[in-house]
Amino acid sequence: MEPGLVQQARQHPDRTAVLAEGTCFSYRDLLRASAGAAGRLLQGAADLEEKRVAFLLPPGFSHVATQWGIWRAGGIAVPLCTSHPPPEWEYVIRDSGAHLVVVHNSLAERIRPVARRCDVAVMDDAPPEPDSASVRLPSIPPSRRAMIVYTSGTTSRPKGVVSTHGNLEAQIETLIRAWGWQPQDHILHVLPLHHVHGIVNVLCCALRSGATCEMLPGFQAGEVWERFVRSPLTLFMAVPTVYSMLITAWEASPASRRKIWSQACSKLRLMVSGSAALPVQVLRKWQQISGHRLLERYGMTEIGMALSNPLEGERRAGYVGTPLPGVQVRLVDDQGKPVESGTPGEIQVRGPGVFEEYWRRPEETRAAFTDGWFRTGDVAVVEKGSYRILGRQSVDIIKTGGYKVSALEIEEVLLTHPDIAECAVVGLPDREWGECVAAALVPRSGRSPDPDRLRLWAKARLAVYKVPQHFLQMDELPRNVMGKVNKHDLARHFPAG
Ligand code: MCA
Ligand code: AMP
Repeated sequence: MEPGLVQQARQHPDRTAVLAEGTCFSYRDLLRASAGAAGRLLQGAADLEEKRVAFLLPPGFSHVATQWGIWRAGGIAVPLCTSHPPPEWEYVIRDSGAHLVVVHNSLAERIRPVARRCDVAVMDDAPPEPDSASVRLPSIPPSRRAMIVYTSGTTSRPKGVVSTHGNLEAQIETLIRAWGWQPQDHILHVLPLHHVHGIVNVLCCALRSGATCEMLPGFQAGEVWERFVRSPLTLFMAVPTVYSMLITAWEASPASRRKIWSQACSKLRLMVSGSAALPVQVLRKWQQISGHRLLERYGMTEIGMALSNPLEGERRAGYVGTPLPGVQVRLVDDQGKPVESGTPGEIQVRGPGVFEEYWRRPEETRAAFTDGWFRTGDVAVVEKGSYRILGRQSVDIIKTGGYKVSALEIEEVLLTHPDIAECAVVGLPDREWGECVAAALVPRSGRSPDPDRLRLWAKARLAVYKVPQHFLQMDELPRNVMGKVNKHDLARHFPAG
């Protein structure tokens, strides 16, 4: 048995699977390169048997071939983000227990000291040998664990979300059905490849459909607009911050360019927004500029996508629609009882796309479920049959630029700075980023850390989107009678942005 993506690829070997670095790679190329990658990973063994393989590769054909190679060899794929600083890589490598890191040449020198400390091997992403298509590969059942994606939450360090091949298949299938993916589709990929949005919704859905995935090295607004003009795109998916940045670039360009950019959007059949709340003003402005009413949907790393506005029919501004095919959703009150329509409740989700477990965290896994329902920690209400997201139960979870970050994780790192005695991190509303990370600091006596130097210090330890944008020095943090920092109160101390 082969992963569904691989079986599907055999149906249309000559179609273009990936377009990257100015080159078209067919499904045949992908089958061959991924078999080659699998052969190199197996090194003569019959099956990797869920060994974890971390990979640190920029977006492009080699990234995809390696991901498929890990799956075809029976391993668990653990994507690392190329822009993260080494301590973030080290955490993921150690926590996942990866035995190997596959790395691009350009990043080999940076990962090597980490690999040495973690005692893992490093392998380059060499092109396939001519005979690689003949490598014998193991049979992969749907229950086989496929991927670990790290997600921040209410615990201080990120947890590894384990999805099986069956979970991924279910997450992909529901989106293909709901959004009408076709082999003729052509999507532009600008999202990071260490999260579900970029991995499942864009890359895997495209490849499962026999469509073309055009990959950019990263997001850059002007380049994306030019691709809208030059490439035969039918689909685009991104986070609200990306749409805001595209709007800003459009507004800053001359009228003649704006016209060309706007006209180019008419060839796309669908544009989707998700990962964070889409402000109604962004939805409206984007509709004026592009003629597209964004389809907003709601999901989470642990469950894939759960709720979506319709492909055909009314897409209500400020709403995330209804459950996707095969996904069960309910709202419950504080006692765990389902609520009536019109009453807010926690979103709980059940279905074949829901993840297997948090890696090596049985307690947290158990605590995340009630009677088989996954507890998202998000609060919503159903109005006229459609879900509206109201917010999150925890103030310690911040969504910035579409990334979920944990206030506790950032606090833990800041407290290792020699000048900081106490600190508390909050998310402040931000027009462009949705929320931005802000930190209140109580310095050690006689110290006054400089914000710019503090940011540089933090950037060497944390992903850039976790690094506080604002610092506020305080004599003491506002605490309640129990001594707990009152974060709602704290947010009000920061100057309005
Ligand atoms: C970067 N910068 C920021 C942030 N990130 N400032 C404030 N808040 C932030 N969050 C600053 C950097 O410090 C730097 O400035 C400058 O922006 C450029 O940094 P860079 O990393 O190059 O930014 P970018 O490439 O422009 O990134 C913006 C982005 C990115 C493209 C919107 O954040 C992104 O790709 N977001 C998507 C995340 C995503 O896919 N989430 C899905 C999670 P300086 O140099 O001055 O410091 S999966 C999920 O949520 C579920 C399943 C779902 O529902 O989808
Ligand atoms: P992640 O853990 O990175 O998968 O982020 C999932 C979280 O993103 C969810 O729990 C929500 O809080 C948030 N989210 C995703 N889509 C939306 C949306 N359309 N509107 C509001 N919040 C969203």
